[in-house]
Amino acid sequence: MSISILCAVLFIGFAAALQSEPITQDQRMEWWRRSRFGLFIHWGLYAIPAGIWKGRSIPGIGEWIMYSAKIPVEEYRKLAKQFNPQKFDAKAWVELAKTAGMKYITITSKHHDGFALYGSKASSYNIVDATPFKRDPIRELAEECHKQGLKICFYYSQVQDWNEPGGYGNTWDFPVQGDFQKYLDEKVKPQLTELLTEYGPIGMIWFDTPYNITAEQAQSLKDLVRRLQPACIISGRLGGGVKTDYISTGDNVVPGSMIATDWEVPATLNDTWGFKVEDHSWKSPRQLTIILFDIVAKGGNYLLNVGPTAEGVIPAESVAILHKMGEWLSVNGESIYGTEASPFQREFSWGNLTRKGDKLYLGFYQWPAGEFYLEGLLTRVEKAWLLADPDQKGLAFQQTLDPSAGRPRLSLHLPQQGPDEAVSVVVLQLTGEPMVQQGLFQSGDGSVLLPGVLGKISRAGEEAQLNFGSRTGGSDGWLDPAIAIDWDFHLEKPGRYRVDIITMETGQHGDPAWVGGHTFEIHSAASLQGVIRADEREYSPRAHYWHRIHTHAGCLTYNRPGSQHLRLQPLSINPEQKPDGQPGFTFKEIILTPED
Ligand code: JFZ
Repeated sequence: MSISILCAVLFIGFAAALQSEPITQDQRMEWWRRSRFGLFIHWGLYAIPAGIWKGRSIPGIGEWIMYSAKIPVEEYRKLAKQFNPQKFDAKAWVELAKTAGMKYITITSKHHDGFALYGSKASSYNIVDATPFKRDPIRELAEECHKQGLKICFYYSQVQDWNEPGGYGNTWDFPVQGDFQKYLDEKVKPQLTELLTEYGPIGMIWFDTPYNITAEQAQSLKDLVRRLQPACIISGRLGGGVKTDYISTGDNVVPGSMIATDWEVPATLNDTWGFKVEDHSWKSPRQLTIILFDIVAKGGNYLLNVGPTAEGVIPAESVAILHKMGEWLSVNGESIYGTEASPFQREFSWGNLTRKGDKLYLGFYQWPAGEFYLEGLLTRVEKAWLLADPDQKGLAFQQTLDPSAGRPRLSLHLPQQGPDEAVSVVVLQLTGEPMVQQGLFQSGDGSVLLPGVLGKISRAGEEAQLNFGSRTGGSDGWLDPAIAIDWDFHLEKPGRYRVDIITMETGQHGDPAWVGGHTFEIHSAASLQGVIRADEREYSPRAHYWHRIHTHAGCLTYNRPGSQHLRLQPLSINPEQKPDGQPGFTFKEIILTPED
């Protein structure tokens, strides 16, 4: 008996034993919650054309080339005869992920093109049987991951399969949709069974494009995974409305607020998943580190992608970026791994916070040289220091906790320069669990931020709902002008304030959409009316592809300090459609900035 078969047998025994003692959701998610950062690998036959078909650059993401160029099955399948990635080195890939500070690897076992990157018995269209390479990279990677202590996870395209008449997506070869159930029974289930029985413990199955699948069909896939490996996590994109173990956001989409469940952002280093020779739009390590910190501060995981070449090489630019992130994590990992979301349910213009026990980690995306103020913290600070400082030299601070002062405030005296060009982290050791006074306060720089997520949402006096979670931080599907948002906030300095309304671009990454033209009213110290227009387009690393659009709504003058109120009421919402769907009023927040 070969080692791998022995392992498989032992493993099935192990899984069966586990079944008698059902695993809890918390147990299943434990490693995942601790990990926070994983490596996505999109690798397959599409790495050969690398975005170019018959001399023509094909727009869009690399792994979609068969679809985008409408390549007939017979022609695309011939790529397999050329696939011979002699430079593939599982050990080096796993080492790279480790060096980058990543704790799991999710690799495409079968993408939409239908080609299996492992030795499948259920379909001969696979790397072992159909290519001169003949090796099974999924097995080599799984073994390396097990050896080096990383979790191995498999992406599997359950709905789209452009190689099969029963799979969805290929309308150029199969103008009439074939039998999807037959495809599920004869390809998907046998392949998932192989993946879940022949490669040892699998961290998760990453399903994708959750459309055109019924609740029963999706449930049958979930049941299959649960039966074979009860501890295996099921990704957010299964479909059929079936509940899975966590939520996947849209690609590269960092939600504007906390989501009250486990969630993960799948994201690219450039603009493609599968390798494209012409894609040089690399994000900087600084941008990516900010996004990592922001995701973790909101309680999520970051799954960051590389697209190896047809030779089996991870592009040098990707390696360099991941090394940089790994360097940052080797100093600042304490603020990431095993942490929880920020106790402040909001973003700050300077950055964000993570929390572990009685410690808070302030991640600065912009370094506020000199005095820095944090409003709302009710727990006493014992000591503050720079996480990058090996001597943990205390930073000077003052704290006002007296409720008569109007709001609790921490003033921190920071050095002129932050220790890190990406995210500089300050640790606050507290005397107990962080307690936060939820409320909206004027910040140290005099501005007041009124985020949609922290407003009171109503419709004709009744409580109503708006979703700020799933898109780029702007509200999702605000089409009803009868919905209004109210905020109570505390103002310290009376005076004249400029009012900016922030809306977000939406759309697929690399192809942003924005619709303005909505009309609104603001009621506060005075009433303002206006039209949502793009007066300013601001880049934000948090949202990367999607700009923040400022509408200058006018000025408000407050004569007294203390409690204030502001209401935002749309008068009309422009129903204009974009190809990617209907943005509606993609409101994110209002910012009041002192005029003098
Ligand atoms: C999918 C795939 O089609 C793509 O090739 C890649 O594998 C990516 C990780 O996932 O594409 C999607 C799926 C969902 C969204 C966007 C792209 N989404 O919800 O915004």
